[in-house]
This record gives sequence, structure tokens and C-alpha cells, in this order.
Amino acid sequence: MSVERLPDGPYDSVWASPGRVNLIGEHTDYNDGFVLPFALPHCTVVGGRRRDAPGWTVTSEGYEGAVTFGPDEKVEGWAAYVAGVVWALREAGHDVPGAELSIVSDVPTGAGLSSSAAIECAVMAVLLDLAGLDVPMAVRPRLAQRAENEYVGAPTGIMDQSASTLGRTGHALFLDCRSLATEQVPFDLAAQGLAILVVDSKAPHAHVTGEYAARRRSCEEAAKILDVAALRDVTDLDGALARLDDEVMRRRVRHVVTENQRVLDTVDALRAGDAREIGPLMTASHESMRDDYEITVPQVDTVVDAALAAGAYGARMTGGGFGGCVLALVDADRCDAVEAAVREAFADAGFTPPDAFVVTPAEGTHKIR
Ligand code: GAF
Repeated sequence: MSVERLPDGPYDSVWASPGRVNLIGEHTDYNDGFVLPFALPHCTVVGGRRRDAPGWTVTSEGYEGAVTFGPDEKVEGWAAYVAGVVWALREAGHDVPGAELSIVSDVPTGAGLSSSAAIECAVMAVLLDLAGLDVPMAVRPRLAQRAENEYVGAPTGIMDQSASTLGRTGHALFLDCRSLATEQVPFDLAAQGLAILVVDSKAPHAHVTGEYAARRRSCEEAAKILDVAALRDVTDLDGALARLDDEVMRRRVRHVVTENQRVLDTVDALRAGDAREIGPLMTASHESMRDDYEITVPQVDTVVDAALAAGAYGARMTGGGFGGCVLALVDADRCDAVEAAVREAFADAGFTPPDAFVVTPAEGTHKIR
């Protein structure tokens, strides 16, 4: 991300926060479960200038005009992610100084790569820096999640803000979404001749927030019926399924419980040092999202099928679903061939051509200057 794209410097503080992909563990975070995301090289960069008067003015590359808001104003649209962070920090008792903020980003938007979490985390870092407040990185994801849940109104879990804040170069972040315990799991694919190819399906997102909320509600209702605090606590899957009358709810529960186990198995395989082993787990995760959680769309299923047919060790959709990106684990020297196979399958199906790029785990929220 080129910081030079920031307009009208100088700034008192400049921070960057990345987007993320999730290697495995989808829709498990709000079930108190496990996730294994990593931070992307693609970042949102925020430059901030302290101002003496109260209130905030924010501009963002790609959006016309500046948005100005005061402490008690409700902001809508893209700037809600900024105002939400101000709100969450003030709710937590922090004295947030007035500021002028400029945002630039190369995190693709609408692709399920957490461009909104990247904004939240970078804005928070700048505001805390301007205020001279030393709030530990470990507690920031919860604050950013609060901004998204309670101010913006999206009922998301804590994965995206955690990956954007706590990601480390060369590592995937194993996060227990209940205890918030983390482990940085080495994920150096190049050493094994492998690569993660990201394919943006370009499928138009439709009804994402409503469908996401419906999945979450179904999980919470199931947990109530099963008399557990969260689906994370289901230890006997068959016994749990036998206690649920609703077939759709049974499928949702099966996805969450089996997905949690796949995260644990993936972490074990990576600790043992053989990344190829995680391929079948990725593909099983995709099948579970497609058949049980029902959050895939034809474009992402086509990417997965074409990538596997072209020799990928595993492939799965990443993120909330209903479009977005697919990750394929491939031999590093097969990236072009797999991408070509996906492009051909898309052309045959009449889909909008996809984007594809190779990613490696990058650094979470960091100060630029
Ligand atoms: C979205 C949400 F923001 C995350 O919290 C997570 O639930 C994810 O979808 C699905 O795993 O990215």
C-alpha cells in the first residue's frame, strides 16, 4: 500500500491495518469456536491530524467529499465504520481527541476480505496514538467488533478485527473465540513449494447481512435447545442432532461442530509441518459450507471445482459467504495453470471473469510513522 497516496499531509500519526483471508473456521467465531485467519499484504492506511476543536472529519479515497461528525451524531454509509470506532472508544471511557482523518486502501471491497475491519482497526490505532493512549493490541479487536455490531449494526463475530490487528508475517492466527487465547502458527508455504492462490469470484453479494444474521440466530436457538452456552460446547454431534427437530437447524449445527474440529485438525497438521495435509480439510470445509450452511453461490463452487480438477490440494470459500473469494492450496509452480483453469470454467459458465492473486501472511496493525 503506497502511503504516498494519502492526500494533504503532513500527519501527526499514520497507521496501517490489513485485510484478511480465513484459512479455515467459517461461521465458528460467533459460536465461541476456533478460527485460523491470516493478515493480507493488502492494507488500509489512515493518516490523522489532531485538532483542538471537538469533532471528526474524514475523507476516503474512492468516495466523494468529506464527512464531518460530532460525538453524538449517527453517521451512515462508509464513514459509519469510522464514527463507530469513535463511539466504541468513548463508550469504553477513552477521551478521543478531535481529528482530521484520511483513508486510502488497497484491500478489495465487497470481496469478503474484511475491508471494513481494516478501516476500523487502522482508525482506532490512529485515534489512540493521537490521544497518547496505550491500549493493548489484544483488547482492540473487541472494541472494533463493538463498533461494527452496535454502531454499524452488523452482527459479526470477532475474527476479522483479530486477524487485522494481531496477524503476523509468516503465520496464521489460531484464535479461540471464547477465551481469546491466540497462537501464531508458522505458515511458510514457500519453503514447501506451495502457495495460496486467492480467486475473487466477483459474484455480486446479495442479502448478505440478512442471511448472515439468520445463520447466527439459528445457531443461537440451537444452542438454547441443546442447553449449551454456545455450539462450541457440543461434544456429541450425533446426540445433539437427534435432539433437534428442524432439518435446517440440524445442518447448521453439523457445519459448526465439524468446522471447529477441522480447525483443530488443520492446526495439528501445520504444527507437524506438512501443509499439504490441510488440503482435504479445506475442501471438506467448503463442502460443509455448500451443503450444510448453504452460504456458497455457483461462482465460488465453480472456482473450487475447477481448482481441484486442475490439481489444487484443497480449495474453499473464505469469509462470510454468498460470493467473495476462494483460497486454493496449490504447488507454487501451478498457480498460473490453476488460474487458467478457473478462468476457462468461468468463461464456459458465462460468469464475470474472476481476479486471482497469490497471498502470503503479512503483518497486522502497524505504525507507518
Ligand atoms: C464475516 C464476519 F465478519 C466474521 O466475524 C465471521 O463470522 C465470518 O464472516 C465467517 O466466518 O467475515
